[in-house]
Amino acid sequence: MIDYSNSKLLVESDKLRSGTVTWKSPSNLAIVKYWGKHGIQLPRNPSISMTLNNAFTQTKVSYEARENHDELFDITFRFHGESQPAFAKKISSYFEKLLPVYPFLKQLKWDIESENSFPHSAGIASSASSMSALALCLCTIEDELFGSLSDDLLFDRKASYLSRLGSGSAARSVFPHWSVWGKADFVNGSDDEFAIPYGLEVHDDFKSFHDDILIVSKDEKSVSSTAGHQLMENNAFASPRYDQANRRLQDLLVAMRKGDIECFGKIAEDEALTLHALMMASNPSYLLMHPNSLEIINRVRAYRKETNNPVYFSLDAGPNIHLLYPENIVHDIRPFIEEQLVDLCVDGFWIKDWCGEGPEQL
Ligand code: 2P0
Repeated sequence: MIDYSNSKLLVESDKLRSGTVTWKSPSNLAIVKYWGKHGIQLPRNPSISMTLNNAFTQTKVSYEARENHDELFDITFRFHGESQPAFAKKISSYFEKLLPVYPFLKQLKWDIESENSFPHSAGIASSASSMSALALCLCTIEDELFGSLSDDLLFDRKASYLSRLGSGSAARSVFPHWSVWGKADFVNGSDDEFAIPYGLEVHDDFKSFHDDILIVSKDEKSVSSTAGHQLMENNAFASPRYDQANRRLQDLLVAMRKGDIECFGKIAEDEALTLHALMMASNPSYLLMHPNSLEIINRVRAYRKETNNPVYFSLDAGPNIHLLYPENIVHDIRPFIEEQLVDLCVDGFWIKDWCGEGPEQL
């Protein structure tokens, strides 16, 4: 187990200073899904995700010295320029968790501004991008105050670890292209406590892969992901599911190293439907798919059969469809979306995205 607790990360009062740090961090789409957790945000099975390019959160953290160190955290938070006290409270509980790691959190006054590249309530989960952006800012601030994170590998590992404590899937957003989170015997260096990069291992076709997001509903989810993870604890299929995820990840990684898009696509679709089947088999059961999600799935499968174009679907914990395909068919797939799928999207809204280079400090 990593223990990042460090009571030395306190600033001597005459050395307290102010500063501003900004990071832009992307969302990610899991192909083998993380669904079920235990302990302190530890996954029940390993997962792999594609780091996105266009769906990101940009977070600016300003800090300055504060007089009363013993009181609660001093945090103001604005989202797209608007004060959000409810979010400030969430950040406060996150800071509480991080206090043994970063005792300096109470010595400073925090002003946090955040915005997403995708429209608010576009039905896109933003916890991966927002929590990783915040964790990256904190790691940079640690380095500014103490000079203790100049090694890039250590920086990324700690950023992934701290992101995980905010939201499990956020652990994977720290790395370019592809990232594996969770211990798997067949992945060197994999770990439950932080994600690792997996971009160098995969065939070039997967480094430029597309993921267009078809927005089927903008409604708030009836069951949050955090509640969904918890429901796995009493799910009758939990144990075989975790074994299945391990086997699928092993097969998927072989396919991704070889450049076997068909095998990749089959596993991606099986995982998406398994995730939603697990929700339907939870107690109480629930459904996050929408009739249009199913119609899009049927149209994608019919189109693939007719054209032989390797386009596949995935789903996150929501009704929106992610269309996965290699770069070389982008000029077929975009017209297919416009001609055959856009009528199933809310307000005709869909987002072009693809495999990205990972977070960036601005
Ligand atoms: C994933 N999802 O692997 C899975 C698949 C959504 C579908 O992890 O409670 O926001 O913050 O750890 O990471 C979404 O859940 O949940 C998620 P918490 P998170 O990406």
